[in-house]
Amino acid sequence: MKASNLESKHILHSGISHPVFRLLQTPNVEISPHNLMYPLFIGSGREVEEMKSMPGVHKYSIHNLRPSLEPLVAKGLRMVLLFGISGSLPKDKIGRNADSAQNPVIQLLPKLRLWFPDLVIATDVCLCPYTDHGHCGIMNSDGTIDNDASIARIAEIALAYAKAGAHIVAPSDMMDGRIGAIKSALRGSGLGSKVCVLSYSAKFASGFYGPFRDVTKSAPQFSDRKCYQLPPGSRGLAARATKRDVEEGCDMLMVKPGLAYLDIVKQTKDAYPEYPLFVYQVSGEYAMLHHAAQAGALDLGAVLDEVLLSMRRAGADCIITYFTPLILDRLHPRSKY
Ligand code: PB1
Repeated sequence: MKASNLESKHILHSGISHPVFRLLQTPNVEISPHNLMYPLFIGSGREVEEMKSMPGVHKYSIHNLRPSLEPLVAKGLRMVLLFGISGSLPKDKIGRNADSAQNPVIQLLPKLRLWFPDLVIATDVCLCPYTDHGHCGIMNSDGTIDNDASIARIAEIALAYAKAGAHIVAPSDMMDGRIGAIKSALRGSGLGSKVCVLSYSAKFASGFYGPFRDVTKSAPQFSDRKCYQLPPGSRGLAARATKRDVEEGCDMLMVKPGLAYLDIVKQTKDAYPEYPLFVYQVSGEYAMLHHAAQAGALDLGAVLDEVLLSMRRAGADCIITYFTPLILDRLHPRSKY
């Protein structure tokens, strides 16, 4: 097309001809520290241990977390999400050690509150790391989920974490009605207006959880989680689950996993713009990007920026990501010196 025939409104290059123009063309997708939540694995060992299935990700404990977390808090880290690893604690049918005095998260919470008074501490609430069957709820004798018993147990665990000092309880179990059960338990203990409930409201039965299950030894010992995690193709169930959790009183929403579910992120934010929406870049997404970069297939920093941008553009307010330390460094390059 001759330049003279080009209509001025079809000329885009002038609007991206300077870095500042390009920033102005991408509003509301910035990544700041408060847009990040850092998942942390908490066990009982004395040494920090790197996880083979998640290179660069470590298991911490009450003995060694503080010196590992201090530099990240200095770089602006605002929120962490704790996952307990049962280790040598015995597992059983109801996950007694999910909220026992020996639980590493229960033991760590009051210390974390003391060491980092401004850090927001969320705890994952689930049974799978603590049950001998590896499912996220309590089972009937026929191998199906006993939903009523499960939500009562999940509420007990959430309350225990709240009493131990969690700012946020985040139930990842996907049982029906667990949000209402947790809210009732918190209110019954005078914590209903103090402790935030972050629901894993749209969580799918995904193949992207393998590295996590390996780290926490939380894979189901029989069958799978397709009877309580959403079918990957179901927009309708994601909408219904989110609506239900909002009606039961959750404070914040989540879509999980992230990259393969950005349409659900957009659907959820469009439907509930008034709720903070988290997206979880899960262990398989972490491993995928990490290994591709290791293999020289891509530039990790550049592609990670692009993925985070896609999640924010889709409507996520906060991204739960194991790449948090790398992102904080990229936000504050000077902090490396
Ligand atoms: O990073 C990850 O893969 C997260 C896995 C996630 C933790 N909330 C769950 C996925 C699963 O194993 O089904 C754990 C379920 N409670």
